[in-house]
Amino acid sequence: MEEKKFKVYLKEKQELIDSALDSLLSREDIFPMILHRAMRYSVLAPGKRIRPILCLAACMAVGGKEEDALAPACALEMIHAYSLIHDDLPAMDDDDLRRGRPTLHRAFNEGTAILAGDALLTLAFEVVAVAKRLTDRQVRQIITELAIGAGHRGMVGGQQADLNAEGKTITPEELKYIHSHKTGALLVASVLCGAIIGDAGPKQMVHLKKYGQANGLAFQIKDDLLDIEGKSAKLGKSTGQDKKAEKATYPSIWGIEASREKLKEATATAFALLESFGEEAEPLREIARFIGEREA
Ligand code: GRG
Repeated sequence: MEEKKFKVYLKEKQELIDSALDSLLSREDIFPMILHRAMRYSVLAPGKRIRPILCLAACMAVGGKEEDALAPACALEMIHAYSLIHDDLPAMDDDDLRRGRPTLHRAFNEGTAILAGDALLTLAFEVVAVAKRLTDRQVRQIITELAIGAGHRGMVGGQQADLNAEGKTITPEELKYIHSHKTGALLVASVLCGAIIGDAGPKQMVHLKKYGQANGLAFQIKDDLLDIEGKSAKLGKSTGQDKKAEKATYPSIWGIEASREKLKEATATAFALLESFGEEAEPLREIARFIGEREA
């Protein structure tokens, strides 16, 4: 797929997801209004929608129907939005800016930010549980993958390890754990959910899981590099945060050049894992390229 065509593809999918999210979220005039306003403020803020798009693209790559994957794709974005809200809280990163806007606890208040995050995490599971286009088996499998990716064996576990590591010297293995759990686990779950919806075969599942892991690694290395080299205006958040918090990152352990090399290797691995897939996996290939080259 040429670059221009992929940009159109991304925009089209972002609009599809935004419109589905809009209809899944409660209206702002429903009591308690502040909670619903807060949920919408965070979820509908301009984000890349990488996780839901990965879910749609993985479903298509194994011959599934995109519309079947739309509700679980939205659930992934809700979980992601909750994680950003809680990550920005004073007890965690204490950030002022997210997606180019004041963070939720700054725009509203801390209590509402905690509750909006909690509500989004639980709504995500409800959205999957009631999805009409899925079989009971698919619902059970998707809920399992979401829980593994988001919970103590996934994102929350990675976030805890990250909190513990602040201001400390950590080993490359510990850094790998943090990255693969904090960021990688939900990206892997995104791909696996799409594969489940498209009824992927066992071999395809294995390849797509590894593709998700390679993508997760590439995503996090790029995130670390952008925190040093990126432009705050483009990123919609402050840069230099990792250094300020004395966080261990790929560049702080390996240096910038070696990190760029590792990023290239991870992208190449993601590509190689899609070799046995046909034309339908083209969006997955482009997403891997995009993750490595993105500026935001
Ligand atoms: C609070 C349980 C809990 C987990 C937080 C998401 C997260 C875990 C931390 C965010 C901190 C951070 C910058 C992690 C690096 C990777 C990451 C998740 C970046 C933000 O995701 P994008 O780039 O954001 O997909 P958009 O706004 O495009 O959706």
